[in-house]
Amino acid sequence: MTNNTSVLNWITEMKNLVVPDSVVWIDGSEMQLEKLRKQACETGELIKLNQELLPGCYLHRTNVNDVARVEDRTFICTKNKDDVGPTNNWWHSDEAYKKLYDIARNSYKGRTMYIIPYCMGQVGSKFSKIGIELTDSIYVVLNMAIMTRVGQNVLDALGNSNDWVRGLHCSCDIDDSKRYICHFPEDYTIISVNSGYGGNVLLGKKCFALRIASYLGKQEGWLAEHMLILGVENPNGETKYIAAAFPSACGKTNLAMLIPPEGYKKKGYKVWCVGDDIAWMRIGADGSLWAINPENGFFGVAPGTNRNSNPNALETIKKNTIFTNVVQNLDNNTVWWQGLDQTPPENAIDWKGEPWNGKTSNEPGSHPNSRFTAPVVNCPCISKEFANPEGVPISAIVFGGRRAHTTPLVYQSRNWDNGVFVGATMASETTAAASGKVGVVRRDPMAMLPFCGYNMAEYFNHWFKIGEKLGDKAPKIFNVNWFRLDENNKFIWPGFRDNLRVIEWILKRCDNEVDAKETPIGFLPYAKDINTDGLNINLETLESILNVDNDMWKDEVADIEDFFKKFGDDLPEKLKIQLDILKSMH
Ligand code: OXD
Ligand code: MN
Repeated sequence: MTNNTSVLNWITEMKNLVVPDSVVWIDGSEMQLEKLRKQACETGELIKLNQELLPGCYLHRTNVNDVARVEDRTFICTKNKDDVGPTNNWWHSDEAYKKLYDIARNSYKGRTMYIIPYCMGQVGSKFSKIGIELTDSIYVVLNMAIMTRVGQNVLDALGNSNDWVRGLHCSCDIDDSKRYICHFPEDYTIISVNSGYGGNVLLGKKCFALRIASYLGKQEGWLAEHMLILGVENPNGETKYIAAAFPSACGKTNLAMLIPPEGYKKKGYKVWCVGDDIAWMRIGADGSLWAINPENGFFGVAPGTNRNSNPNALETIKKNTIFTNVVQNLDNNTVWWQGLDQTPPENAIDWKGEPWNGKTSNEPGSHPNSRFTAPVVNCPCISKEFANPEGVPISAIVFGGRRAHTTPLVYQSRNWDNGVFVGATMASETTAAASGKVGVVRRDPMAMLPFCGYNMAEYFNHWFKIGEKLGDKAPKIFNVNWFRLDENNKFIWPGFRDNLRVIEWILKRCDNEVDAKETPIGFLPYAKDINTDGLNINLETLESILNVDNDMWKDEVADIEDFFKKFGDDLPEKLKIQLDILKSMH
């Protein structure tokens, strides 16, 4: 399929290492993919779902020890420890290669090596990047064929170039004591062993499009971010785009596919999805910031996805979708998950593959991090600019987290540098997307803590530099928190589609159309300026989540100071200045 010597030499080297029984190049054709689906159904790797109700849909169950990203087993491997900073696990690249090659050696015996040439971004676009993933899992091939552009045209676009990312995935025995997800940014290489869970093995996504790409972005002057991209079209037909970073499982997919509340719909507002997880952003010829979504599919969290939270996602996953670790309803061979509706199936199989009765069981039938993998083209609100190789111009950058208290519904940073501080000090309660305790507050700068491929202190500096280059063309930076709780632990803000009301305020701020009050943390809305027509929320309640509680912020400042200490002398001076300003205001 290619004469590219760098590609052929590396594949030969890897073949000699893992020793497959056979080798299959993935050409991207439907015929080949269909053959693989059939094969996977024969071995039980995939279960074919009801083809009348869910055409082209399949179910997969991962090993019970293998259901989420494993941050404690994720490494950035370089020659120097300082290069990865205090927030990443470091491994000396020589030692890592040795250990990983020992694990990978002969591990494809009796198996097939699938070679997946894939492209992040439009094939042929100057903003795109190419990778080759080797895997022994058909599930990985089929997921990559949804999440990225795969096949012969990618190799054609690569030609003889050596500018591509190597990715080796070995399922091995899915032994969690030998599970490693390793990145070698200096060599453009990723090695993942002993896992079959998406975030660990679909190497184009977190591993390449965030960890390796963030490193490349720093070298080449652009940003690879854990951000959704959406367009809001106003009744005049003008569309403005925002990019928003939230930690995993905080509703990025829901926000990206939002359907406007009735009142907005009537006025003619529309929301268009460009991406739900990753944004690559560059300074365009006009000097402003432009973003593309490098992916071609959605790898979304299933539980909680329903008619109310995300009708567009439900529509998107009606066909050609792979479900992972959800409930299989045996009555009609369809799927179910917690929060889909009020009628769980009684004759079903749970995510562990065991009989499950939704009426009588005390255990959830779907895993909290169960997923759907669906093609972008299925999405009813996909932006017509999704396929534009230049991307879309970004008016606002929004950071957000899951905070029961402290952080108001929305506020605007004073300027770019203050906005970088807001992003750098983002915090959120942990979710099920990564293994570990759920609900603990942790600092997650720009939602990139698990995904930054180099020293985060340098990453902050890189953001400051991008701001300097953008000058007055820089997008405005905001922070949101949909998750404030009342004294009964109920969410105060309705969230979901009503988040558009907050986005409307954000866009008005970008156009200088609305005043705001200055507080120690930035500009907050006057409650009257958030449109609550049709909402069951009074001004007083709204004001209660548009406040800055000085005592809580004192604690917050102390916690930020503590977090910053991690970076020692590497911490950018500009962040220290921002912290001092915040301190002096309390
Ligand atoms: C994801 C994640 O899968 O952030 O998008 O974990
Ligand atoms: Mn994500």
